[in-house]
Amino acid sequence: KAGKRVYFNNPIWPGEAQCLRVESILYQAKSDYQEVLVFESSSYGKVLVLDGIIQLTEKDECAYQEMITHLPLCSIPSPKTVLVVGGGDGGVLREISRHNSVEQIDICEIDRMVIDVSKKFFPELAAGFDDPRVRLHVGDGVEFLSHAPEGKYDAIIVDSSDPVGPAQQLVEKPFFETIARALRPGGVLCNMAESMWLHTHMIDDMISICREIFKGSVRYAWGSVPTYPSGVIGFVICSTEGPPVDFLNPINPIEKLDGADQHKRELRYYNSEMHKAAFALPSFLKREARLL
Ligand code: PUT
Repeated sequence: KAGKRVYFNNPIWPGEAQCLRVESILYQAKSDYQEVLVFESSSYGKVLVLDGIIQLTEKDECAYQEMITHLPLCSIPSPKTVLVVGGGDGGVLREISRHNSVEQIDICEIDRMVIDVSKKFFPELAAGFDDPRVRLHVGDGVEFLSHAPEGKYDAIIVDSSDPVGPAQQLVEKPFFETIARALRPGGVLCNMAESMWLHTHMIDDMISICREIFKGSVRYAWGSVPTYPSGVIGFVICSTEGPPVDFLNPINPIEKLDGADQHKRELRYYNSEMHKAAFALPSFLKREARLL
């Protein structure tokens, strides 16, 4: 009974639980910010869990990392400066490194333990840190952004954990304001934005905040990640006022990038068809999150 209370009381999806068979626990510790767990599952490979919530599995991480990265970077010509907020597992860095136009990749991750654990247990993701264009900052993303030079970045990717506790501020207006300030005119943000099935109100809130702040374009896209709650994950994707960005038709298609297909790891999920399809939304979401 006590167990049931714990499993079904997650504030982000109350009344639901996910279940994967655990073959062995590989790592378990408490960092300054959260409980960190790595286990070997019987069907999804190794799994990273933070505060009881699955962050990635070896089998399906490709869908999340590729979409959150290439949706924005393939929507603008020749991205050069990119900031990742969160993303301490390195998977988003690995994907950014496919883009040869990129000259500088800043990453601000608050929890050093996530980086260390990824380097030890998820080398296919942590390989992203080996790119010489990467500059690692261990610290608070909100603080980092507040000191970022105005208009510095072509793209900002917010790869956070779910907005409970300290990550709550990552879905609030002041955070989006600092992001917009740090982007160049016509720069793009791609922000993890939960499940359309479970978090319609949160998506509606994020979209309406972003519409106030980002005067270019504001869209919602989604993809399939079986081990995330309800099996999907969404992204709020926006551009600042400036050269117009047509998110629906990638101007910088991955298939035409020099470096993308020479990368040592093949793309598993993302391609230009998936990019375009990601913006097709079910009718209930269009209505309830006012995405008509
Ligand atoms: N960055 C991981 C996202 C987790 C969504 N539940």
